[in-house]
Amino acid sequence: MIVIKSIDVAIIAKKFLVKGYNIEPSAAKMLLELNPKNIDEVITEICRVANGKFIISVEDVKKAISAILNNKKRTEVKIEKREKKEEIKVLKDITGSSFCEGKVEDFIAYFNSRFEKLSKILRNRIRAVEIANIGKIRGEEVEVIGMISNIREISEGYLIELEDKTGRINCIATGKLREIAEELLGDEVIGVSGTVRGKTIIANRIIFPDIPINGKKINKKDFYIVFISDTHFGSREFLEKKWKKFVEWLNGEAGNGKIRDVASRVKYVIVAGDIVDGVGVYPGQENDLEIIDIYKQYEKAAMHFDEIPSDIKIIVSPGNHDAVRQAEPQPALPKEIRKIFSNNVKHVGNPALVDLEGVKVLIYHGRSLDDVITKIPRLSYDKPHEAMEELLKRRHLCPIYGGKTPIAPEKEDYLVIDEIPDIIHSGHVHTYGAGFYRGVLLINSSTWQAQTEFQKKMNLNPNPCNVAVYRPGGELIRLRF
Ligand code: D5M
Ligand code: FE
Ligand code: ZN
Repeated sequence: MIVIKSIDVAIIAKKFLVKGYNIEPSAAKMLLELNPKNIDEVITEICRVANGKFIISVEDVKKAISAILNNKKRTEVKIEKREKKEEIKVLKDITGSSFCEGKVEDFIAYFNSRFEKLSKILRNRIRAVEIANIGKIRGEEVEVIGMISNIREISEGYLIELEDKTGRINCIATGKLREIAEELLGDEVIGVSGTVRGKTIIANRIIFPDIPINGKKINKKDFYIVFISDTHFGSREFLEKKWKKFVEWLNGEAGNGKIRDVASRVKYVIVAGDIVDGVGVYPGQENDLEIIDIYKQYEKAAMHFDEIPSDIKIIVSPGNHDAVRQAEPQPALPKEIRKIFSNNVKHVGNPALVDLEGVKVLIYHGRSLDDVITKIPRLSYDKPHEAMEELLKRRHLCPIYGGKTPIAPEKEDYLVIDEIPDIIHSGHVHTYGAGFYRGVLLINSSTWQAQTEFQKKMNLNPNPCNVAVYRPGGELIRLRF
């Protein structure tokens, strides 16, 4: 046991005094009991943490010690991180490849691409015949693949009109299939198997492109990915104090032991759109804006991203409030805005498929979720990941055409989920939800904006300041600030 003499306490007090601080005797005793090897370094840290306070307390000493310990951990992890050369690979992104002009021909090419890509996925599962050839078959089982051009309720169930490149056919869904047909959105590409009766097919199965049941196994990693979205910097409703808590946690200055340790292992932060609140996005927005200049909004965003430790890579994808075209797929933020951000910020489009050391993350802001949730009564804003499941089942990020989500008719349909990702990350709906579907992790990471007057009028109840933290192949943590 260390015997503390008053002379030692006086020496410590003097060391603080020369730095312009007083220390409470109990705090000095605590420091002596701890007897650190690098006492001068610890004293400097205590003064830094005290940040202008004149009298150092026991609390200040504790804070400084834990900051030092944490910093050590961070440096250790940092060294590990630096050793890895390859980091973010962008596998799919419209940025720099948008050529559409919105002409009629563009729409034809766009829908051809959508049909080709989705029917290719379906052909792995069923042996379909072309619709034009169905007339030759009678009373037999057939399988067809088509895009839904029309769907309506009839007395026996639903009448689904399917279309491929060779023609159109009506399919009737009755009995048990009624429940599935009820949730069809229109415009999606599906397979139908059934028996031919005259010019119609009596369906006995409706097949979605979907993903295999045994699905994915996500590679195990020792780093964590943090998922956030809809920061809405520039809005009066931006929750600055909560954001501060979040960055404190990332800097190893908050949370208990385990959560603190998790922070030191975070390597990537992904932001799924609506970085800023923008201007002129909805009626009366002027009253909700703290910053009315769009560039200044992004300056604020960059400043807040700089509060995140610089060894963490930040991946930023835009949303419908950002300064890029509204129609999806959206390219990354323009150059004059990108340059406002630090080098650890990587800008991608919406959607974008990125590979983080072998973990594939599909980032999509999630505007189509409004359409999907409105159309399927079983779904709700409380569980946005369940609506995301419907996108994965249909292998399309925006299955409804002509809803609230504008689509740019690119020659290739970038919204088809052709490669199965490990994770899909969305935002937009301002509520939190996360869960696995056939091995794919679906995350909707809410917002940092409190309810706006406009949202109040629209009866939208956000659940802000939720963060998903995931170690690939390991644990999924929900943090609320
Ligand atoms: O969208 C935040 C949420 O608010 C999202 O669920 C869409 C919803 N929203 C936004 N505008 C409207 C209108 N005009 N009608 C209905 N619902 C709406 P954000 O993209 O952050 O504005
Ligand atoms: Fe938003
Ligand atoms: Zn949005």
